[in-house]
Amino acid sequence: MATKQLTKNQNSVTIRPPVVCVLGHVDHGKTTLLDYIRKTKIASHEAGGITQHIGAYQIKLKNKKEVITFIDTPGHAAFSKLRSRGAEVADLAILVIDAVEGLKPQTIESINHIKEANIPFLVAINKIDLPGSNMEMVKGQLAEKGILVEGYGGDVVTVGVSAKTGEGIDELLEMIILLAQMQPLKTESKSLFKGVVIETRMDPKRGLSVTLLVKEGSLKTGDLVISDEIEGRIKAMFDENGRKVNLAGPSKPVEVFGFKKAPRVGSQVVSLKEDLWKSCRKKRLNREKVNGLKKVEQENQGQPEEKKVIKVILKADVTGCLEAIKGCLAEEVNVISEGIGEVNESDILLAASTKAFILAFRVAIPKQVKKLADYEKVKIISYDVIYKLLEDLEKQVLKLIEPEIEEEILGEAKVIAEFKIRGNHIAGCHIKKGKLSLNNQVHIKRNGVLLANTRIKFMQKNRQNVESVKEKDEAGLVFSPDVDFKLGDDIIAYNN
Ligand SMILES: Nc1nc2c(ncn2[C@@H]2O[C@H](COP(=O)(O)OP(=O)(O)OP(=O)(O)O)[C@@H](O)[C@H]2O)c(=O)[nH]1
Ligand SMILES: [Mg+2]
Repeated sequence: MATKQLTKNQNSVTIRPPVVCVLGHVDHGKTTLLDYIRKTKIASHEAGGITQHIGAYQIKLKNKKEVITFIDTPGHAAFSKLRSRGAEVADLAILVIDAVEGLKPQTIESINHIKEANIPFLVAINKIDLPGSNMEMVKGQLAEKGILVEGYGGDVVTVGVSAKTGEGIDELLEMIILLAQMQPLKTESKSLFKGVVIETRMDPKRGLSVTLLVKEGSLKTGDLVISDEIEGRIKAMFDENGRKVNLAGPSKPVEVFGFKKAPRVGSQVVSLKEDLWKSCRKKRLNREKVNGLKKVEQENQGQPEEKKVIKVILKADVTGCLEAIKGCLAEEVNVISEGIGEVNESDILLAASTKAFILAFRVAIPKQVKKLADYEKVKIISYDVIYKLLEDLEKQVLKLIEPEIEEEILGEAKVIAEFKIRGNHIAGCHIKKGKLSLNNQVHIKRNGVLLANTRIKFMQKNRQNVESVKEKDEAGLVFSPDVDFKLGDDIIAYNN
């Protein structure tokens, strides 16, 4: 059977479980789907209701012997790198699409990641329990994007599922197993260990932890490993349920302890014999010494004149978040230091001497560090949810560019309908207050949280093009750039 874990045949070739990456737009139900399969409740405890890191779980199917490793990825626009990394390490993918909302920007981005990774995939059309669900609409939209599903001239498998009721999930699992069987994943059981780093995290109590996915061979406690010139001695390993394990075979995700420094996420890890491992360590230590001296020399030579920038020290819980945040920063934001783990004294001292402020994303600030920050007058801003951090940072950047100008609110509207006419994405709006005019800059907010800033490109009232609309009017607006708005979103026109 193709997905049996470590099934031996005569020439010690084993078949490893498939690694299945779950991709799709934000809130389309990826985590809930995995929760249903794993009988967990991760989605309901996530800050801001969104996933903000990669999750790797291996499950053994009930009543069956098959094992599948699932990689859950976040759907928020900021986490593009995590989605692409998830697809890169996977053997196959599940594209999750909301049966009511249909294809959205990150669905399309996910399709591109799947194409780039060149892996087979199937489509789970989720939320079929909802009244407005429409599988045929989703299939038609996929066909428009060149993804031809069964019944639409192609052979991409689609399964209608509900992560709420469980409908269709057995069929989905069957399909995953079938797809995996079509390309048996062979591995040599005796080959040396090879793995890939999928996440790194700094745990205040347990130290640096590295999540690895075993690609070949197996990893044992005590093994000597190296990744990107950073070595580690595996002191302890834990599975996705926090249980200690001493051996991890192919396709198994494990959290390991024993790396001195965080290896680069996405890099390969291999095991080494002791003498080679020791000489690698010696070389690295020498290199670091030389680099350290060079840095001091450069600093002594003085810095070039500084541009108008916001200096930040970035701390986050996992490397994936750190990367996602950095990827979204405006060029006026200068990250002078970054790291995973809680805010510490040296971060404060660096912030004080460089007049930077500290952005702490999902990490703790110990009491004594907070005191030092107060004493040094260093500002620490903590966040739990990525879009709040990005929104605040954008405000800071706007202030930096135009410090004297405050926003004047011109008008407010609510989205009450959504249309697509001749390629235009139109927001049907009710004007609540003031006036909205063509070319106005607008904020789009959802439940009071900024979703996007854009501009009004076209405006129609009673099917006539108009230049402005006022309180109590109803109008159709087209934004440039387009925004992934929803019914109920607020539109705030402003002047600055
Ligand atoms: N009715 C219904 N609701 C669902 C279903 N699947 C997910 N949801 C709800 O949709 C919301 C988003 O679900 P998540 O599982 O967090 O979505 P996600 O794709 O993991 O979101 P991100 O990780 O942030 O991209 C939650 O409120 C879920 O309860 C479903 O099949 N039916
Ligand atoms: Mg999720």
